[in-house]
Amino acid sequence: MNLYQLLETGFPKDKSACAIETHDGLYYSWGDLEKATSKMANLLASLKLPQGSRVAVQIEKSPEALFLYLATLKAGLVYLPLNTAYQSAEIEYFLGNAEPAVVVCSPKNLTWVSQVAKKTGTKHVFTLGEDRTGSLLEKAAGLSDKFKTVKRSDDDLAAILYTSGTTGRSKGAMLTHGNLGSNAKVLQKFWAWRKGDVLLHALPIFHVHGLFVASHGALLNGSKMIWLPRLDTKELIKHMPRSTVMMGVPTFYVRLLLDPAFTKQTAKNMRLFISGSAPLLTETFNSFKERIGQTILERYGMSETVMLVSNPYKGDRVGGSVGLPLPQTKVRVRKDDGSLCGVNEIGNVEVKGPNIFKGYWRMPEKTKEEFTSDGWFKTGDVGRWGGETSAGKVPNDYLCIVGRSKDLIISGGYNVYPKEIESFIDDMPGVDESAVVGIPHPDFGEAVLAIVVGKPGSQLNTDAMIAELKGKIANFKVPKRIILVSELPRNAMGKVQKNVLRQTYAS
Ligand code: MCA
Ligand code: AMP
Repeated sequence: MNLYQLLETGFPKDKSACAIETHDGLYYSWGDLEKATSKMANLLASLKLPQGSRVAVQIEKSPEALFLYLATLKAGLVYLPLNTAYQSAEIEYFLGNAEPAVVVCSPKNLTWVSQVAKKTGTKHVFTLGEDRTGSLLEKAAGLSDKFKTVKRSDDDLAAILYTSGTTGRSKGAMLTHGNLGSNAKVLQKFWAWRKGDVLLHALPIFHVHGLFVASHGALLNGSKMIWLPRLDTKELIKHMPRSTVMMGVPTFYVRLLLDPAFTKQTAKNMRLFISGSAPLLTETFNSFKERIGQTILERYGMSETVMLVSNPYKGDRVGGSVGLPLPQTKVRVRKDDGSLCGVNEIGNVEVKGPNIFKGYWRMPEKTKEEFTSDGWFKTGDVGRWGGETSAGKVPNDYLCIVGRSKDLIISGGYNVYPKEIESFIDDMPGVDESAVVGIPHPDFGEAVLAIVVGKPGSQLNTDAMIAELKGKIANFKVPKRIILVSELPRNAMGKVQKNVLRQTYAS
């Protein structure tokens, strides 16, 4: 079934009800949402693109950006969202790899995006600004506000989400209508979405968390969203008394707790605070409970799998644990020798279910590598059943994520692959070699740190290096600091000991 048709089953009958309220006081009814989505779907359909064509989108968050996503589903095309922080070299890679038929960018980026699109052979370039400007809306304005949703089966592609790769090159995770639809239905029940819920939405909508988990939840439940362009704790506090559900990365909760204006009274109508995308510190979990009197529900997922495991809505939510496998998802934890781990034994987390992606875009070999011979997806996360965390005893059927076998840093909920950053640093004049590691950071959870060895006689200026990187890669990937050393620690095999670097520079 086309995912749009599934979501639509939840839209309220009263089309004048509010679907989206923006931070600057605009109201979009469900009727507005449907009409705008249909107009955009008509525009996409007028391009007469073959099934499977990609619509790549790098635009600021706005209600219209969400309608464009829904229009892409409705028109049966494949949505490809891109982080707004990506710079032109990164966009060139994504467009070159995905070969989208359509690119939609911010009006301010039109010149360079058009140049990249021309190089990579994309024919149609539209613009969409956060303030309802741009050629997409202009072209769609005169078209019909009715559109018959194109038929798609569960196995057809709905979206491609690029996730960074251990080799430094991003891989496009192919998600089907069935993957996204089944997960949305499971979460609706598991998190007990109900009539009258209002979602406070401050996440970006170019990743699974904000686009699928949060938006699908509200859409499928016919719930209003209070739509904030980005995380701003003052805005969260202002709108929270009229909200019932919020989803955020751990930084959301860390920052809320730093604001003395955030009180029990602010959260008086909230029934659910959800955290994910990165580990929530038990310290944050406990402080939140103490100060606000509510327990954050932590859950675990991936771009390739959508949501996998969650603390329960009713029942114990345990700090430091991500909870129970969701209905329909199977989770196993295995040792390196392939045997299953018992309670409190650490191993590799592997998963199965209708939510697991179809594979990496045009990377059959990579896809094969990431699945076991008996069809389980290797998450690259390391975990254990039960045991104990600093918040207390964990039930035996609850999962704890204790680390990662993949060399990955998660900073403020964004993934950074050290290999990619190292390759940029190694290419700089005067650099002999580098090692990039994640170190604890009070706001972002982990921060990117680069340790660099210069060539003999070179005079490296770390501030200039950081400034140069800012022009080349997304800002969240840029090391917060670069430390110059004369050599990197290595083991007997000559491999750089990143654990030693993490320990040495932790503080
Ligand atoms: C911004 N900066 C960052 C980050 N974000 N640095 C490291 N990590 C970050 N995440 C830097 C900017 O480069 C800038 O640096 C400075 O911080 C301020 O930037 P600003 O844009 O003002 O930051 P912000 O608005 O405060 O954003 C921080 C944030 C944001 C709210 C934590 O990064 C965010 O919304 N993260 C959510 C990511 C997310 O949705 N992840 C879900 C992935 P300078 O001043 O030097 O320029 S989906 C997923 O992981 C799976 C499926 C799952 O389980 O959900
Ligand atoms: P992404 O590639 O952006 O989809 O990020 C997925 C990764 O985020 C997972 O493989 C985990 O390493 C991490 N992750 C997501 N949620 C949690 C969580 N609650 N606790 C720990 N790690 C998490």
